Amino acid sequence: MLDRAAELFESTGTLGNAQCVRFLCTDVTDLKPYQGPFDAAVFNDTLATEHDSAVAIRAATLLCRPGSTVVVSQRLDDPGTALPSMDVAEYIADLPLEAAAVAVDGKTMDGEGGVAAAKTASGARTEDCCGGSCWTFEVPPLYAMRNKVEMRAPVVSGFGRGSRQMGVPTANMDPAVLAAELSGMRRGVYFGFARLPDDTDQSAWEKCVINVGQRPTFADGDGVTIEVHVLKDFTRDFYGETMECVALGYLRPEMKFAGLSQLVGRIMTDIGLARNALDAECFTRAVVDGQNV
Ligand code: ADP
Ligand code: RBF
Ligand code: MG
Repeated sequence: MLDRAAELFESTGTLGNAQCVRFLCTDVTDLKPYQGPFDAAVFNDTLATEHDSAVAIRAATLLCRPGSTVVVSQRLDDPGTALPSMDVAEYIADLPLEAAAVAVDGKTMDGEGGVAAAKTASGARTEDCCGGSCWTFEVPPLYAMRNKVEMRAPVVSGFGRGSRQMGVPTANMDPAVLAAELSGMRRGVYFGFARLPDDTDQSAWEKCVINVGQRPTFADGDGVTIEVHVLKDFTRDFYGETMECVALGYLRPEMKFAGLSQLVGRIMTDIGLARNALDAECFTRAVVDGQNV
């Protein structure tokens, strides 16, 4: 199939500016981040038989750029074959994927729920002609969430590790105050804007990255923390002060890294992606002149 597809396109140019398509047929868990980002990933009858389906689709998704497509096509009920069970909805639950509008016979289908529906695996699913199923997902453009999440809570003490060991201080927002907001959030890394509304010098909205999770890289309990790293040099601590934060984009699930340097490396990538995305007008509009509109 890849050979046939490649015939439709010019071969890859060497200057990097020719219109071309690069195809790779590979074990996705062997790919390195520098080999991406990709415009599309297709699991053609392979996901259910991967050693770990959840790991495979996560690896593919994290290599796909915002606005790209992730397709899972799978025969599930072929008589005589014993395929392992596959729960696509569970695999994608904490990934930055939405049901995509699907083109069938030249017409754009909205799946079951329509493109405006909430993120669902069933909304992304269509039956194909040979007894299989096909799910078509999209990494949202700019990683934008359908619904922003607004949070307001005092800054509490964390584990004292953020700034000292990692160079990434994180203001921990009191999770007890934010139980309602937390219940609807995936465990993972978000970005948005944050501010200290009561501090006249710091009351402007600043870009931030937010980790909502249980820090699996460390063994310090599994309580959920909401940690906000503001992309600004503060000259002081602000424990006890009220922080306001609006989460606008979702980047990735929380992961267990092999060590501190791997985690910090990925956080630097998160910061770069966030800084870039947050320049978009759709995000800056969300916080105009200190008014959250
Ligand atoms: P803790 O483990 O107590 O959260 P950290 O090492 O993560 O400690 O440091 C977080 C504290 O650093 C915040 O509560 C805040 O008072 C301060 N701080 C200073 N600059 C920043 C920043 N740019 N982003 C977040 N917190 C900051
Ligand atoms: N901790 C993890 O164990 N896994 C992660 O994937 C992870 N991602 C993070 C992303 C960002 C942007 C930030 C600010 C923190 C992240 N953390 C993660 C939390 C980190 O472990 C925590 O800030 C420190 O341990 C200090 O408590
Ligand atoms: Mg912290």
